[in-house]
Amino acid sequence: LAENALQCLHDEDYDRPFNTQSLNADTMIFTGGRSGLSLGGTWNFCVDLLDTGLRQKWFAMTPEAPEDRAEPWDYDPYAGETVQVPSCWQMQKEKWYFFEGSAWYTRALEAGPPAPGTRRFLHVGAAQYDCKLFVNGQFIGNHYGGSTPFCAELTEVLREGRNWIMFCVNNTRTLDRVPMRNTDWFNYGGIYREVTLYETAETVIRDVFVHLAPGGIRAQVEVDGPAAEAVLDIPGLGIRAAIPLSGGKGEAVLPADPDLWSPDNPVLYDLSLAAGADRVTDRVGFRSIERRGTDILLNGRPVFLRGISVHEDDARLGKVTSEADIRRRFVHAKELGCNYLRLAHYPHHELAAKIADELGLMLWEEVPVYWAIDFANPATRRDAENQLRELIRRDRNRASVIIWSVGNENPDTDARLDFMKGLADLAKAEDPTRLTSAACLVNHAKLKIEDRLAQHIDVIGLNEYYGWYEENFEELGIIGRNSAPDRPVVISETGADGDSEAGPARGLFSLDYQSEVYRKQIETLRGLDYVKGMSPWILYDFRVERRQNPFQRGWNRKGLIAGDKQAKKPAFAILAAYYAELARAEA
Ligand code: GCB
Repeated sequence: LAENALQCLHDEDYDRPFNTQSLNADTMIFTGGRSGLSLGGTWNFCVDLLDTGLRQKWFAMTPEAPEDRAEPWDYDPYAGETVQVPSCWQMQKEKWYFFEGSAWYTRALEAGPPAPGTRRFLHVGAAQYDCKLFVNGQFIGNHYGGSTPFCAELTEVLREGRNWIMFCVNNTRTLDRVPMRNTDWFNYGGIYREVTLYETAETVIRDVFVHLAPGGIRAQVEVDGPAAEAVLDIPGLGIRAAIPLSGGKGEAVLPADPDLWSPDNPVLYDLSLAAGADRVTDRVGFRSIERRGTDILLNGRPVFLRGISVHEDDARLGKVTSEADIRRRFVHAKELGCNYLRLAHYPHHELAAKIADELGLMLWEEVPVYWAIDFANPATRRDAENQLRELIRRDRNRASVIIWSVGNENPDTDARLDFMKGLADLAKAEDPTRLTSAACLVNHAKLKIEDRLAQHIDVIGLNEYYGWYEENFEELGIIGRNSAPDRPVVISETGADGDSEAGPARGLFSLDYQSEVYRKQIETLRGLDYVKGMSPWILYDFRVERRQNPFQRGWNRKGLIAGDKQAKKPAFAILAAYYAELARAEA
């Protein structure tokens, strides 16, 4: 194609070669216990609304000094503005607050000579949403999905000395993405979790999954490289076992009698796995989670999930999460009397489940199959399936995670049923040891819990806003009596906005009204014996573009705590009192 004809092509024609989705669940490596080189810090940065960078091949521009360049250029990836990685660009400069499109990140990486028999992998914790990776001008691959990690092997690409790493990250909302165009949380953009370079041996451990099984502990391992066996060590259980590998995969059931993990006894065991010269570690708990009739059983005993929903959002940092932020969230959840959290509406930072393991909190984890996804589109389905696989692979050694949720408030159409049943089945295939769920809706016409997906998931999540979006509160009681679900129901959301800064004294958006909704919800729900848990909406107020009335001002104000993550609203104490009562009854 003549260079000048490039200007005439449609946007999609520039994009197509780069939409490979070649960085996905299959290219992940297991990162536990590896020490890598952080590529966090200052990167050159430029927003690119028109995707000019792909047309003009910014990725192929060599870093000459300006005076040595033979052609004019519209952007210099090696000079100009900078941002920090990880970050969300919205939080870096005001002019980028509502920017939606592509942005380019560039930095140098000095590499030593490749040691013989070693490999190198670049790992990105998360980038919102479509992330294309280029190294030294070469396209390496792209990843879809704004909240799951991905990995690219750079063994053959990195050269000794100076290398250039470039990302083109696009956060444009489109109908075919997961989530699609419309959400009730802020559309942050950028590389907002850590970027790390790992050096491994020739054999690389891609995955290790351990869980309780009849007779002890089942271990499944996946290795890429010539090793014929992997050696699993769990010293606390007296396990040291060689697991033979065939085609890179191996599995064994090892006799063991671990102390079981629970919120009261969050016991964890150190684990290491070696294959060839590669070695990874983890800290894992063992417990069972099942449903029987309308009960949820933890280690064989009925449990009530005293929960709260939470987003990953911060007034100053956006979607960037620190360990301190996660710990504060869990401190607040414990103050509320929670034994459980719903991590809405997408995979949160991987530290969240690690810390929940340690503190003894159960978790619902979720993929952003939110509202009206393009359910009939095979590419959308591939994207959702891949995000689910990436989440499960990342977190399936976490005892805290008890539920994989495959979606939130999706219309009960045939295409949706097929799509989401497929996701629920995929979750079971990837991990038969946990429960599946989805946040479903009430049938408001029939005043009944009714959703065809319910037959295909273990726990019926139910979002209901009686007292808020549904003003006739009496109907909640009618729904309760009209429904006879054959499996447990968890109230995955309920709540009301309460503005602690400028809210009115009474009525909608007042703190009083929010408290009143909590009181009424608790009174009604406590009588429903198939309700086996709740995670009201939500722990903290969170930023969102679509909420613009004088009490919202760009925020969803349904938090029990304001967006400063400090100021508790009166409804906090109401829920805390109820949870304390439940905990006393359980003891
Ligand atoms: C919902 C959604 C949640 C919203 C919430 C609200 O049902 O699942 O994402 O933020 O309601 O506040 O309207």
